Amino acid sequence: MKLILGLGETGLSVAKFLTANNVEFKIADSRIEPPLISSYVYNPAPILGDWKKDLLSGIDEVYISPGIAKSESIYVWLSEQEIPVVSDIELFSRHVSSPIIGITGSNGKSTVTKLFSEMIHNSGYKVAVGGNLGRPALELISDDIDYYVLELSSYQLDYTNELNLFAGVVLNITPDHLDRYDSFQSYVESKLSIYKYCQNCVVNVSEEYTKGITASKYFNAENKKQQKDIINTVCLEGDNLLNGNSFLIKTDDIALIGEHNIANIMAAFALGDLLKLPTGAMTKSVKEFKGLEHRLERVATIKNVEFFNDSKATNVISAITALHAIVNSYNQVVLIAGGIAKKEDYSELYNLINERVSYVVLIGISADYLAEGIETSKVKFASSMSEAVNIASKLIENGAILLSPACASFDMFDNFEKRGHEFKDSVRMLSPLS
Ligand code: UMA
Ligand code: ADP
Repeated sequence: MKLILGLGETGLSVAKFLTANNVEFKIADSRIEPPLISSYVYNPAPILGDWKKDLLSGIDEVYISPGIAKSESIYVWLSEQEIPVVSDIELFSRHVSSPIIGITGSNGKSTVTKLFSEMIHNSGYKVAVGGNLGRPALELISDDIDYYVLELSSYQLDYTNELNLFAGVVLNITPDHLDRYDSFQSYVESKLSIYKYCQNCVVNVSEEYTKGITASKYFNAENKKQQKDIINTVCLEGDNLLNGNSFLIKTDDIALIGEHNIANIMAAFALGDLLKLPTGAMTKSVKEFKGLEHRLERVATIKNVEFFNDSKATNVISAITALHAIVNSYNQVVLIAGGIAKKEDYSELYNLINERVSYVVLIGISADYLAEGIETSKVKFASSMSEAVNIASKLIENGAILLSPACASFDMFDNFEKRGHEFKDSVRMLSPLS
């Protein structure tokens, strides 16, 4: 008998898959009322509430949801009883024969996953995209798919023991999710584990934790071509993005802003090269790609002020990255930040704010904590998103207003998407979008 743990998107997709394949299972969630319970239309009835040890009797394999930490009692019992624990990604991989490409990293996963899948699509292939982004992997399975592109989280990798990837990439590694790992090193190992499963590794040579790894294809996110750059490296020379010595695209033709997005585009080109996608189709995709909602998304220009929604910046490094992109383009910048601060080092963010940002409007339960590192004269507080946008809009007459919270959203919003939508709605209330 199989056991599904968790009744969120992952658990639901596993239940649907096992039902379709006539595999018997039990399903349990530690929450009394999991948010997706109304979508569960399968047999048997789920077992809800605190984990109980007798859940495990007669179980020979467990499909575990990524949100369940290894520190939870159920996982400890599973380990003691040596019952195999498998991710939905591993189950997916067992059942598909078309090539799978896996994309992980601390930041930029969704951007690269989306852009790379556009490249495949524009090359005339049928591509299915999902995993940590969008639809769970098992929902993607179909006979007519040429390539599967999966965004993979460290949580999904942690519960994966076997996986067959045609290619995979770790975009970058910076501290994140440290509440789930006993050390940063464990988090790094989790990310790097993707390479065990790759027929072809794509490696960022400027990333401290990946640079020594042998790969089929490299990219140099430091944005300069170096002597040691060889034919199988995507890199930048002046304003030209190159694949080895072959010209790909001029940076002026890229719609996305920020150096980090150049790195993301390099990674997508490197993966595309491994699939032998036509250069024309890849560059067309890059030229047309406007980025994803909530990632440095240009929302509106009102008078001389541009508004950007970067609600997806839930950790400090992603907010720093977005701020760099904005302060390099605008003289006056107001940052809206705050929410639930994670256990991170905020000093670099504070330095950047104190040196380059005109004002910061802080929201959420960590507002006072965040204010401690910022020059008092620059700080304003707001108790709602609309108040924050209103305050921000009165602070400058020319420049940019950026929502890039550097924090989780759950104190004030259901998720980062809701936070971003509220920001955009508040901007719309100021004036019609232009
Ligand atoms: N939970 C319980 N008891 C349970 C099961 C879950 O309390 O029995 C809690 C978890 O602790 C967590 C929440 O419920 O707080 C959701 O966990 P889940 O594993 O049920 O989540 P799913 O709905 O299955 O969604 C998961 C991914 N969520 C997580 O990894 C937390 C989704 O990524 C992913 O899109 C989805 O599978 C489909 O593959 C979201 C995410 O936040 C976007 N990912 C993290 C990130 O990107 O930083 C890793
Ligand atoms: P992920 O899926 O890994 O969370 P996203 O593509 O959704 O990544 O981007 C999340 C945030 O991270 C964005 O708000 C953006 O500002 C920042 N970001 C995107 N790409 C990078 C990168 N290569 N390096 C650092 N930060 C990045």
